[in-house]
Amino acid sequence: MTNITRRQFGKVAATTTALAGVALPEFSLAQPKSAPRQFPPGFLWGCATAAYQIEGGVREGGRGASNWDLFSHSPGKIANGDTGDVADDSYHLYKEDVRLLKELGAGAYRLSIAWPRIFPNGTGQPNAAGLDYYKRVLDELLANNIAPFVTLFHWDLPAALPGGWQSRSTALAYADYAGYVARQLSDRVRHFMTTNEFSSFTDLGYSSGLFAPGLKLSPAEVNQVRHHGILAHGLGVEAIRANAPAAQVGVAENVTVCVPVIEDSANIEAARRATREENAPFLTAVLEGAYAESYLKREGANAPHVEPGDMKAIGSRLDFVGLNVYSPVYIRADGSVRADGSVRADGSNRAEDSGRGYAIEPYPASYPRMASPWLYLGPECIYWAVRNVCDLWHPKAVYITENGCSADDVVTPAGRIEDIDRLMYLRNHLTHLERATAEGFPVKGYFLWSLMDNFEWADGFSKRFGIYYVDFKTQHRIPKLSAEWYREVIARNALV
Ligand code: GBH
Repeated sequence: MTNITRRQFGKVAATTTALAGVALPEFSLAQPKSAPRQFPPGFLWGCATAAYQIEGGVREGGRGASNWDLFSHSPGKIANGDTGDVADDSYHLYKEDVRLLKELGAGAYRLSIAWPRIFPNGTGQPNAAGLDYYKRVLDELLANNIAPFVTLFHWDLPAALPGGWQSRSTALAYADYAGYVARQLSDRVRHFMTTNEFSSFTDLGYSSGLFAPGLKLSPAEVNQVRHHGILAHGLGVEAIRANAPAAQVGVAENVTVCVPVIEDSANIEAARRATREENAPFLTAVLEGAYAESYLKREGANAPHVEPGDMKAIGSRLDFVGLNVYSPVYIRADGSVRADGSVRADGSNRAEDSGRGYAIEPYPASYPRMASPWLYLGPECIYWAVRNVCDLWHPKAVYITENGCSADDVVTPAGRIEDIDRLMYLRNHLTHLERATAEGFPVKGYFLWSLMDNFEWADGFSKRFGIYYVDFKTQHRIPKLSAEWYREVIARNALV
């Protein structure tokens, strides 16, 4: 018997079970094998980290205090009272960390520079010892053929800057810092990202208060903080270009990823619209050089105060857009939702009040998540992040600047970390990223968050995101199963 179908197999199996003692028939279930799912030639594989999360050495090399030093030392702000004082001690162990990247075969490393190491007071005199530290790290990377992608601000703000992001002058100080670093390091660095995740250092720091500096301001004040964040980005792009003309300049943004709940044209269109609306204070403004009318209308008197020239700077052309992707927001087409988010009782869709045309599906209680409660699992989000951003704004290049997950890793008696949940998360996301590359979207590379376990902000060391396990007592790094898997992906430039 040959070429039996699955359905026939079911019947045959049932029959054979019934006829105990009768030998199983021979059959073939040959399925056509698809070609290995390859990524495009030259696709860049890397890992990401951030200064405050890995460096430690907070009082070394003339570093000034940051907002996160103050916040993490405030009682009750961080799980278990953890701080970044030592973290992964990468300040001293950076050569070992570069070796981990080398072991993986990584072609790139996304790291961030701590502003308070370069300008301990935020402005004024630069600190040569701080810059020298990064020159040593960059030289070690370059000696190992690993391309550095440098984030200039990943949330560690010099504590000396009065008012933090509430003050417009912080955006101006940032531009001076960014221009200075670009001039000093552009012989070693080709790719700069101005900032990491606008909403994380604005909304979480100044609205929910979960991140430094832990404030809960009014909506008007929060919108102004957000404006200063994207203004810093825009002025930073201009300053980097003025000081390092050959640099590739981008941003790393945790775009709200809108996934059409059903992949048909009405829902796809709704998800695209939702992408523009849900990212209105941040990526939409940056890539359009203007605030969306609907956002300004929705915020009314709470809308940010904008000075002449701000939006032009904010809309500075970018060489690439970096997307940090973790979770989906499911969107369905819905004409009954008005532009201000309220729902028309009769469910009708009337043209006269230009409904925003979509609704956000809430997560049911049983929706699967990874080890962090906010980390809802929906691997197709990585495809839709790329597609929505490309369809709306047509960037020249896109990088996935972060993707990864927390897991409750344990070290087995044999000393291994069998993180099959993380592996499942990563493999499924890459499956959907491969779809984006196959469809021709200009995705140039992928940075896995994170190279190693590190200081996970308000969660301290209680949440592990690394593909290398870190024993925070001994600073030993141990490759997890996911590191073995990632090495194979990189070696083959394909899914495994
Ligand atoms: C990224 O943020 C960061 O860039 C990186 O530094 C971080 O380590 C990594 O992801 C993993 O978290 O407490 O419910 O308000 C990802 C986006 C935004 C996710 C803030 C967690 C807090 C959720 N993050 N969010 S909540």
